[in-house]
Amino acid sequence: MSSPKTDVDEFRKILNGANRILALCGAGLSVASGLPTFRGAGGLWREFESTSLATPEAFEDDPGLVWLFYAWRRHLALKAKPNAGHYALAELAKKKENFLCLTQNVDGLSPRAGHPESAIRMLHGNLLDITCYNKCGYAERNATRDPVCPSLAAAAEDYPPGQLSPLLDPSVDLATIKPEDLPQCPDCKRRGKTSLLRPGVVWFGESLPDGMLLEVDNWLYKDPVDVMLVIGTSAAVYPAAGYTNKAKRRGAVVAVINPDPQAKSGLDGKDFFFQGGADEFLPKLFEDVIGKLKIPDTAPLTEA
Ligand code: BJW
Repeated sequence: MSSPKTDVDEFRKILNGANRILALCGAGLSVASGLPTFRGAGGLWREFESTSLATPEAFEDDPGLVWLFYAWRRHLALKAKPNAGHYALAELAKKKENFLCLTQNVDGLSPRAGHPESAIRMLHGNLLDITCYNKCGYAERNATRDPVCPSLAAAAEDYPPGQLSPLLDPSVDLATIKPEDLPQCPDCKRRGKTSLLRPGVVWFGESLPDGMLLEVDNWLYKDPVDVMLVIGTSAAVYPAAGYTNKAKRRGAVVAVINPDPQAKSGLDGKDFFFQGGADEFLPKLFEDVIGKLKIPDTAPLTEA
């Protein structure tokens, strides 16, 4: 198989002429905003692999630990600002009518960069949503309170640069948080039941949001796809990872943007590989369509 192309000008022309564009984004898109990835160097939280905490089994086993992990990520996401990559994608969505962005990210930075809601699907949910663990239907959308509750206050503490927070230091024992000190579902309580609340994200073994997969398939199979952008993802998790080959079978030229050279595996001579950060490459790659990117001073949290 011949190697993917790397010519920015050639890709710009293809993107400019493209009608139907699909993007799959992952944690790497938010690295320049200071948020960690799941795998590789950034994927360790204390002594735990981040992915090992993203399961219903981990929550059943130790809901206090899993809530602390998510409370810490909520705090980081609330403090973070969208970067040039998020803004470039948002501008592309405003210029190209038939662009759909599938993001695996739960940090809400794309909506905060002004990415139109109709042009993005948050496949793995939203870190700021809080739902009932027993699925009674209770949900708080975009709950920005930080900390989520007093027992999770340690996750919302800031330390000066260079000083490791005790929460992140594996040599400092974590205080056990009792389930009764974690957020409880008010609707279940009203019905005389008890249920914990949980982060509104999709854990391993859980289904993606109702109807979303069908909607994405309907978009994919409606007409051929011209360009598939694969941005900052290890493409290790399904069903998200499967969309690249589906788009390729629909005719798409695939462009992968990732600093890891391994991310180009599976690409052929029709495709493109841009080795580097999404914040660096996306404004350049989209310039013929969006012009020179301007980054606003503020990125307000989305309305509840
Ligand atoms: C940069 C950068 C810079 C760094 N710029 N880039 C088919 C086959 C086999 C298994 C399955 C299958 N279908 C379903 C499954 C089971 C499972 C699965 O996929 N398992 C795999 C391990 C194989 N999938 C599921 O369970 C899904 N549910 C489902 O399918 O339901 C039905 C079903 C269930 C069971 C069996 C069969 C069917 C649900 C998946 C939910 C994933 N959830 C998580 C947590 C979300 C909540 C949270 O945020 O905590 O989603 S796991 C985690 O991985 C998170 C991420 O969204 C996801 C993907 O990670 P991502 O974004 O790619 O991050 P990284 O860290 O892996 O990569 C970062 C990349 O950025 C790297 O490449 C860097 O190089 C790069 N980078 N700096 C650009 N500056």
